Amino acid sequence: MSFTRKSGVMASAGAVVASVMLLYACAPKAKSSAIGNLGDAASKTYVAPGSYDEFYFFTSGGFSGQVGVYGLPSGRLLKVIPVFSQNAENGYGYNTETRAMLNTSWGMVPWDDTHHPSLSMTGGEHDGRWLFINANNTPRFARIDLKSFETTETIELPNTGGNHGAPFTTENTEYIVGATRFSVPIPQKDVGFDKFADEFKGTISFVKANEEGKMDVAFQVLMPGFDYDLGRPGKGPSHGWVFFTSYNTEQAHTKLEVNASKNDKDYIAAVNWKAGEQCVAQGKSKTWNARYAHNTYNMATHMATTEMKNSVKVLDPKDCPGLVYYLPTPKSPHGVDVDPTGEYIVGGGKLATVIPVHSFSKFQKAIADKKFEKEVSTIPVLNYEATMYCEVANPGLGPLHNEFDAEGNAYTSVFITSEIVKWSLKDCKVADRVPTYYSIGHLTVPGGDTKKPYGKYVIAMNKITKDRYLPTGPELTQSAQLYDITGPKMKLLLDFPTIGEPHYAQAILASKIKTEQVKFFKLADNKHPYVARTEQETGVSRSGRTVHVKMTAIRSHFAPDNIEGVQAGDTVLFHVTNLEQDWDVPHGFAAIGSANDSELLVMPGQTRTLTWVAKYPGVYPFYCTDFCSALHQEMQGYVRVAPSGAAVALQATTSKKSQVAFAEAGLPVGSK
Ligand SMILES: [Cu+2]
Repeated sequence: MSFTRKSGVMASAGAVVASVMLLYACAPKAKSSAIGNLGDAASKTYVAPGSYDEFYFFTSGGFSGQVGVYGLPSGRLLKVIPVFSQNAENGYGYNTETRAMLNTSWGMVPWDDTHHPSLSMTGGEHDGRWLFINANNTPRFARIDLKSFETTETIELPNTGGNHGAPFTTENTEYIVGATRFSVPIPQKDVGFDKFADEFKGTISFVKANEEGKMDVAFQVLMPGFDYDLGRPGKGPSHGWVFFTSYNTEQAHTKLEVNASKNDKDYIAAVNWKAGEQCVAQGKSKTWNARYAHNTYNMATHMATTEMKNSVKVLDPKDCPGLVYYLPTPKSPHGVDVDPTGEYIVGGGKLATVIPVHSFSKFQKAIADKKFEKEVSTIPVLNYEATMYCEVANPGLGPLHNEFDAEGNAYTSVFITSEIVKWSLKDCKVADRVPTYYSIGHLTVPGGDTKKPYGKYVIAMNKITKDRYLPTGPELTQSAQLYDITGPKMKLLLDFPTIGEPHYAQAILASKIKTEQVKFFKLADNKHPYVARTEQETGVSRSGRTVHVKMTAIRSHFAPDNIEGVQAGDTVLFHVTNLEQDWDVPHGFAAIGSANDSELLVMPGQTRTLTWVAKYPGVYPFYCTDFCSALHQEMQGYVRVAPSGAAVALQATTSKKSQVAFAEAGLPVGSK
């Protein structure tokens, strides 16, 4: 165990800047320096045509507001899941059915910034039910259903400014937890900057997440006005606690790059949420007015709805002794991670020269022995050495995040020196290091935040690629890099480009979810208000200047496909139900000049609505946009638009072939 009495810290922020410049100038030139044997690397990442990857790998899209789904080890992109952003591929966030998913107390926010995917857990292991992710800018959490790969729920977080440190899932998905990055006046009000230290506060939010459709802010803990960065729940012995890094304990509000880098140590906040639950039950929280949106997507109606909430329970640590403790941690810590045993709490002090590892059992003993140095806003600050297990020496410059394998090793991403450092929790000695290309942020070991990591790989998520790929103008792709960790030395296997910023990612064994997939939605269960479950249920109706068209799509025609009686100035709502009851047969729908939601993509058994404004008299085509069959090009229709006030009867008919079929069956042809 290496334990230096005084934690080393960088001399100054200036030294860090100088180091960055120096290291950039010395960036590795040999692109393949970490690859031992190219043939070996190729065979380890090769997934033969028609074969499946072993892992699903979920990356945040960063500023794209989406989630990327890749296979590992191949790095093949399988899907982009729209979460906090409108998505042109399938109309999410544009069409009537899904727009409400982007509602907030500020109105509809068309896109946001996602950062930390977090898989649901049971017993401290991934259970394959859900993936949660945060919106940073307008603070929210989302739930993605891993049977349909659709976003089914979002909730806004009140009293939060910058929801960066989130979401982190507790051992049995009791809560997903998040902390405000920016301190703000809570509740919001107009305050001068000279009042910063007194009036600005932080919050840590505990959101109930273990029931579909019922996300709710159980309570918030009011924290001192620092910046909060990242967190992890405890597990095993430390289950019931969450740990969050805080920086800017200087409480600077200008030129943070200098003014927030003065203290040699900042803190990890340890919050005992079980104590918090008790205090709330004992009535020690206060109910504050707050306005925030809760959006749910109903799989039966295929529609999203918004519920506005107007209060939240807030717990002040002064009213709940034992709720929060501060662990001093060098220096401006970024990540905090808990090892698989739940005993070690590892800080990532981005300006520190060591990796500080706290011991949970020593932390508990220090509380019992009252080894406190001082209080900050009634929160006890523990003695650093009393909780310290070890400091890992020589970690490189700018250690950020840690993940773990099942063999007692930790893998730390190191930003400035652009490397992954492997070290042992047993002796706190660095065992190996590999360069990353370039500027690694987070890293992932599959299952690396659980009680039972799957191991096998560590994946670097890099901010910069520079010369790694074919150039594409000023904007270059960001990337992930896959390293083999099965041997004593890490070995680079693969680079693969990613959508947006692959800020953080988690991987789950494909076997845990691949057989659970929804293949199509059952038509019989479709409760959309304008569903047409058969062609006989299709038709048109007018309500003032709005025309509703109930339409079906099946290989290879729409019913109806000729619509008349629409007048210039009408708004036509095409409600398209995909009648297919088979896997992998979506249909598309597009009508000329659609201004706000240009196209639909409708899954089998689903209903989606296109809003189309009939601007000018004429006869206008619509067609299927998703190549669905040999006669896909025949899958089209027309809407006839008469001048306003013209005497053309409203009617919708299907193609001639269908009309014959209906007549033979004694069914009405089209309908009114
Ligand atoms: Cu089609």
